[in-house]
Amino acid sequence: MTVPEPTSAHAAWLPAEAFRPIGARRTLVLGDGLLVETARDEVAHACARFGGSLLRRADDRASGQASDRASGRTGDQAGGQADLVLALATEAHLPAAAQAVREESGQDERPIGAEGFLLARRGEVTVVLAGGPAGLLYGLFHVVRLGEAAFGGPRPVERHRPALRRRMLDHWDNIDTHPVMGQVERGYAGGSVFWQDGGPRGDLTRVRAYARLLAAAGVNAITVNNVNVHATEAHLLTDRLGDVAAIAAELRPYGIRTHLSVNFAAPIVLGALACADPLDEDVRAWWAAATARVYDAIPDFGGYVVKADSEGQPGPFAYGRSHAEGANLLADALAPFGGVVHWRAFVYDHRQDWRDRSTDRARAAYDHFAPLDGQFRANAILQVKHGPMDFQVREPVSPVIAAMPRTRVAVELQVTQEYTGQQRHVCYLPPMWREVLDFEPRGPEGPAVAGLADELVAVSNVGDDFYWTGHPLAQANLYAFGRLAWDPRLDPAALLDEWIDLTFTPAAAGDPERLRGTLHAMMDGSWLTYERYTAPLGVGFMVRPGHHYGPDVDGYEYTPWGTYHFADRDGVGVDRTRATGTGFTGQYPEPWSRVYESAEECPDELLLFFHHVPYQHVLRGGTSVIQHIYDTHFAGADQAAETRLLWQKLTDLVDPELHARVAELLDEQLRSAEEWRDQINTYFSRKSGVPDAHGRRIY
Ligand code: GCV
Repeated sequence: MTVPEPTSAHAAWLPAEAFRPIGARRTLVLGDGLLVETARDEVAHACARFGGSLLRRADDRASGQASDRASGRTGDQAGGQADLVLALATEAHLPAAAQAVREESGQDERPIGAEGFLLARRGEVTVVLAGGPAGLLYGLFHVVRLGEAAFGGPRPVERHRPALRRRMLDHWDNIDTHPVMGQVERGYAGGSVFWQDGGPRGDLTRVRAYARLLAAAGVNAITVNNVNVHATEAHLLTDRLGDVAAIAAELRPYGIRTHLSVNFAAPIVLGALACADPLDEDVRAWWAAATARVYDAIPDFGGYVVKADSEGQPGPFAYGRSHAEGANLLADALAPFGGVVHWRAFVYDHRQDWRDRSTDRARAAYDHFAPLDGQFRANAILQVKHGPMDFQVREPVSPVIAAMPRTRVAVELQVTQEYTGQQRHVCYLPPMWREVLDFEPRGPEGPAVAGLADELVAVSNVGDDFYWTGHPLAQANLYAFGRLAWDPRLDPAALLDEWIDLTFTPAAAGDPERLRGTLHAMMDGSWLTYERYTAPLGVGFMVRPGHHYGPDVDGYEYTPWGTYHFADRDGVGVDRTRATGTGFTGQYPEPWSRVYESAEECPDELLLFFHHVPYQHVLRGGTSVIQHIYDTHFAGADQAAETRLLWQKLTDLVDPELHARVAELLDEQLRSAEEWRDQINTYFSRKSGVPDAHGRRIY
């Protein structure tokens, strides 16, 4: 296999330079399997560039000598001890250093796991011992990440294995270009990376390169089409299955399994049946047969993703069936093949009457799903958005996550920046994701979300743009998502360092510390900056309806979408208390049901999510709500201006084209931040009649 390095795409976190430490050394790769071959190809490719050797066999002597010749060196040069050994832990013959690591680790009874690996350095040899072929590939990419540090002094045995078994990206990609949503729904990086001109891309090199990037970040599953399954895309399940198989073939060598979004009404739409009732025998037989054909074409197919009874998609409600019955229909069809169904919990009434104050969209997922806990099959995974609404810049954690102890739960994040600047604004999201993953629904005595979730899923931010993500700095979100899904305890700032070091290989740049320091100054706090100049205190949805970019305070106020802020001349916010509001606070266990219920105890940043308060209400931070709105909007826009200036000082350290792209986007970010600042401040100044304590300009 050739290692994919398309010239039409930026190298992102896998530039050739990142492979120099391996490519300049002797690496022994031991083991069989497709993913081991991929690792071999990667090493050979790096060696061909940097002059090192790929060694293919350990000899029996304790020195770790190896035979065979690598791509980059002559036979003579290839001899001698390997600098790096990548081996399956089950290999019969290991060189001495690897053997020593195996013996030492044998005292630890924890299994390495198929995707896990041990890393150690014995003498002059760095050793990766993997539990399976996937672990070997992940081990290789870990060594790439460490760079020269992997070949420094002694290294005790470290155990690496993913915390979450499935680390998945959903693509909201359509084959056809949708008249309103474009080709990629909520996509901000051009067209689809998979689909083009009504079919799969002719040249799938870019798909392979994408798989390679994702494997290096730890992702192991992808859904290749939009959860809103339109007419053309519905056929991917049947007569267009070959297109899916072609993509799966590109993803497979990097350990990524392919999943498909399917239409719940497929038996009607594709099978000409009279209904899609999950308890109907013909319907069940149809799904069983369709699924068997999928596995004929794609033996390692991952499974289905379903958005049902949501925003116009068909679902089991039409037949008076529950969502457990709906999910189990597909789970049963997939079970014989080891597949899973991801069933989305994003179910709410999108045709609400704005006059109706009793219906609360935030309540909907819990109301629908909590009573069904225990009714889902073992291979049905409930996919829950991290917040109860819809990926706003600030939401509480969804109460559904803690309400389903007998159900497998995947927490869904949005890497694509629908509500966080649409990849025109710098908005580094891992600090938000860490807050979600660290949240303890039952307080410090109970597990955190990271422990409750079986899986992490995110909506991808990738398209066919040269930089993959439109905004080059948005690559960091994609990278960090994979890494956090692998280990939710990783520190966002450390992840940013990883990404910077790989992507910009600062060692090769003039002044790595300045580059790193500046990017941290621009990105570490960028989520909070974005929050400051957009929607305050957890209120959400003050965006332009439809495309969701830019401010429109009342844009959704009188619509059927259930997304209101209820600002009037006296106050703002949604009363979700049990005492006087919608009762949503009651969906949380203690202590949060008590904390959120109280306007005094509720964290400031979520106050308006849970409470309707007067503008003069004093926050825990000491300022009034109205003054906080003014202060944060002025501060946020100032920070956007500062970010722009910081970037201007990096012209000498960054590729000129990348620099120009980011500079242009930062101009737009500042324009937009100022627009947000002025619209929000003006709106609340006019509504409340309260002047800014500092007399700043409000219109
Ligand atoms: C794919 C939000 C987005 C929709 C998206 C939906 C979902 O409502 O605006 O574009 O549809 O979430 O998650 O299904």
